[in-house]
Amino acid sequence: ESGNKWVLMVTAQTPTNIAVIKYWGKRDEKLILPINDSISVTLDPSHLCTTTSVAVSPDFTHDRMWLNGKEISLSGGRFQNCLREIRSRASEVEDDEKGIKITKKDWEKLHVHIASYNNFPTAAGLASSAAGFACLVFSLAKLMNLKEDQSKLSSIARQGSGSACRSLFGGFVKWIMGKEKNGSDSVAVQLADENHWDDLVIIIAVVSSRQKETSSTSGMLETVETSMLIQHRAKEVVPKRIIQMEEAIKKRDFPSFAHLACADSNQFHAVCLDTTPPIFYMNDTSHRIISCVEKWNRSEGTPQVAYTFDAGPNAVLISHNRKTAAHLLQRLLFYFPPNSDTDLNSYVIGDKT
Ligand code: 2P0
Repeated sequence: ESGNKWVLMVTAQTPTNIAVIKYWGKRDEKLILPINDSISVTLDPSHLCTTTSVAVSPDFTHDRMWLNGKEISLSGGRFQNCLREIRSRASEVEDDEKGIKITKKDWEKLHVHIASYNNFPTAAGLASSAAGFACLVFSLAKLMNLKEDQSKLSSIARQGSGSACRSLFGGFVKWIMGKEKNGSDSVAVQLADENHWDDLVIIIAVVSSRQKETSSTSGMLETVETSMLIQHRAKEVVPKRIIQMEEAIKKRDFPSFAHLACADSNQFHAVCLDTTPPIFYMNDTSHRIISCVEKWNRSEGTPQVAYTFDAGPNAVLISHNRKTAAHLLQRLLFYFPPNSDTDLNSYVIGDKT
């Protein structure tokens, strides 16, 4: 508006991630510290990703954010925590071409504008907070010239949404729960990069695009408060599965990978059912998809496809390779014909064709 004042902008893109060993339950609500480690696979950035542009200018009078073109409030504690953590670590920026110099002290007073877009329907009930907060933290860290490494940034993204910390890396990622009270060691680390196991094809079957009834945040709080099964899961089951899953990923051992991913998804939904009042994220169609995959895997003698379901009814199906992915799509179309009651919208991930 003032004509010759400057604007400095950074744009970044971050894909979402799908947990194969699930995070469910916090030991600290404010810092977002989990009760167990989790492992995820980050999707191909050309699908299900968030693009965020962050800009700074002396003309901006307060921090503002737009999501898919609509202004949203930044007053939430999670946004403020991320912004504060990043601002406090900002360092000097110099752009000789534009004649811009921003000192560490300037960053305390300057305001940012943030514009974020999801390349998938937000209403489809597919994880958007993971990609969203990861992208917000990453782009602001670039703009403010943070010297911190990706793991440190992951612990800032974690304070926006737990699962977001895993989207700072590609490939297979572990979120280490950590021991410290202040959360300094609750960070994400990359287990293997995106080229390590690139035969895998992920298909997301959209069972329902309705918004879920119980948010993950309140669902996991209720589970920790009322379920006895969750303690057994967090202390006894997950630690063993984490070791086995790391081994399966390292060796590209699909049968073990599939067995662990399916068992962990089912146990996550079991602890939801063990919550008072019970939480139902899957529906009849989700259950039919599980039966269909289980039957197929059994008839082949060795697993062809793994399934995993998050806090909603949509199926994430991970097939061993392109050939099994093609078979899987054929089967889905046969059992869930288009325009029927159980019509599925499939998103094929990790396959450019
Ligand atoms: C996961 N989910 O590991 C698990 C599996 C859903 C089921 O992380 O409260 O949105 O922001 O930390 O990260 C979803 O929970 O919850 C989630 P907050 P978040 O992906």
